[in-house]
Amino acid sequence: MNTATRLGVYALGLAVVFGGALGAGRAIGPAGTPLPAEDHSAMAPAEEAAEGHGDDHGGTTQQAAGDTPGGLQVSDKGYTLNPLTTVKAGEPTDFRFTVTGVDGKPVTGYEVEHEKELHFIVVSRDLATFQHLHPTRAADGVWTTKLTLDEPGAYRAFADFVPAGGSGLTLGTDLLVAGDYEPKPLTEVSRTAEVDGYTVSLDGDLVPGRSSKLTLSVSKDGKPVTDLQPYLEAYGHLVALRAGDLAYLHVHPDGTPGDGKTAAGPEIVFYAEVPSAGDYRLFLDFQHEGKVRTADFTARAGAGQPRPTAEPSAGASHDDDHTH
Ligand SMILES: [Cu+2]
Repeated sequence: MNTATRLGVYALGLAVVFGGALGAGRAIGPAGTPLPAEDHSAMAPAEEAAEGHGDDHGGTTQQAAGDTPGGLQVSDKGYTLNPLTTVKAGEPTDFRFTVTGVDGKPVTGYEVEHEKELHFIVVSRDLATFQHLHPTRAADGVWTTKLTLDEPGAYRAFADFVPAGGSGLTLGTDLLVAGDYEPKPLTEVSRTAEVDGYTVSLDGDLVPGRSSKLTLSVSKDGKPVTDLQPYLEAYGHLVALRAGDLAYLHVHPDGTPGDGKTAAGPEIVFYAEVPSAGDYRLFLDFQHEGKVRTADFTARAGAGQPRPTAEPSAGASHDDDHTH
């Protein structure tokens, strides 16, 4: 179904994360600095598991104390996300925003994570659409990105970044687009996604409170893809969002291109930590033949109650799931 949004997505890529920062970031941290233990800690048990593999994410993006998942707050640790632009349905917009610091002024100092100072993710609140954008920052701290929200409704925007000298944060804010809005039911749980002729399969389970291994395998025309291209310092970037509140999850890629042990497909491995049972939407960005594509899945952690899905009549056919 979608269109423009989708395009946007393809244009970018990212990684995921949970506690905080953005995906690319958090999840995406650049190079391998192991995260401090407290960083991951929202769930202690998870950490151990995560540490074993966590080598590549820069980690800085996570929240320190683990109490609250990232992305749920518009303001955290003295930093606040401030949208400056209203978006109208279907109109390409130069969307502007700032992140202000404790002094109330726009932040102009950022650490680079996965090649970018800030990763900006925009999803519809029904989790049907996803865009991963990389805004540009003016010297005064105002960020700008092209943004098109095709349909009216409620959206959630996440800024995933690491302020200079600080630790990673993911701030979230709602973007409301006027007009008649028809929410889509959550896509059904599935281990396979199709996008642009590629099939991506998901192996592994999300386990509440624990780091769990997720393996995504990319194939095209029935053949495994073994020449994925590095994109933002990884072969894939995964963003995981919890259905219901859009908590932004922490996902660490396992291995980095060029480390001598990470293959360029078909498998891309991540370690994800989810805080609770329930349904999550996973958005995988990967690059092949010069283009970034996004595969999306709905995965259920633990024995959570399924969220209501489509009413029988709702037209929520699977065919259109990959709409972002
Ligand atoms: Cu990004």
